[in-house]
Amino acid sequence: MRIIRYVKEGSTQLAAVNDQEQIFTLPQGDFLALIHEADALGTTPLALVLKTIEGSEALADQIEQLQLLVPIEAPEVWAAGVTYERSRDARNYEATEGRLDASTFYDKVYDAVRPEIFFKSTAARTVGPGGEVQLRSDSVWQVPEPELGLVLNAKGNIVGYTIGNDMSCRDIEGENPLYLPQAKVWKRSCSLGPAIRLAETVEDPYNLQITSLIYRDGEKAVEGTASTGQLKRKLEELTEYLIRDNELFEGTVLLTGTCIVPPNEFTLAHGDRIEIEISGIGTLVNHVVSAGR
Ligand code: DO4
Ligand code: MG
Repeated sequence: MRIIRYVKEGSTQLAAVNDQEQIFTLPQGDFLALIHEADALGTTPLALVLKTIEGSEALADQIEQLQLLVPIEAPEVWAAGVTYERSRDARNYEATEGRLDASTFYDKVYDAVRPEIFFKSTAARTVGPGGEVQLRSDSVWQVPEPELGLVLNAKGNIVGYTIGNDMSCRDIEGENPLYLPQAKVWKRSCSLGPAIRLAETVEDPYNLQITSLIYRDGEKAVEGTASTGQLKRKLEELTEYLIRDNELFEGTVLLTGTCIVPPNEFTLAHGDRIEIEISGIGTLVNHVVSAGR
């Protein structure tokens, strides 16, 4: 069962989407209200949704016909890095221009007990399904990073799974790792959606297929696939470090790192269309625009 938000007659509507792709409107104002209500009733979010939609009629619309919104206005988005071998190798390439002759801090963090976790975005910098992600004006090597996102409650428990795009500037990070915040955080550099899959309905989060497609001028320019089975760390390992001595705001999203990196010669351009699909969650589509648009 997935939860979406969409625009209905100028206001926001919450809805549930079942495995048959039927959509049922929900009375709660947002995803967190649904979680709170389930907690207060001593039931699970899935049980509450099933009870709420019992006997009600599905919308006539298909999900593609709705004007979807970001499924949660996450107060903060954090991200883990170098959690897949592919990411470690890509970071090593950009930091050394392929002239790798010694072990780097990327090799070290990949094997270290402490994972890399960094601050990625705020609600105001994050776009939803169909939205425009923006390029930085001072980078010539930019890529999307397709990632599984964990929707967390204030205790750091995973209450849902979504899709995230950790837009990144490979040249800025490669020049100096201390530039990481600039390589990762700017206006519209993060997207989330299209849905949140209730955590209790995900049988095995280490068995999700991720597919990323980038279209340019209507033609497929880049395609990549991977599985969350390739994740080096456990999800709880990441959430434990995020909450340690931290104040976590309800609805925080933690991106879990990328396992798909486009070929080294590729950089995003204005007009590109990015599609990120994760099995059981959906497809997050975003359009790329130049800085200042
Ligand atoms: O080390 C920098 C960030 C890596 C990252 O964002 C990722 O692995 O997804
Ligand atoms: Mg990333």
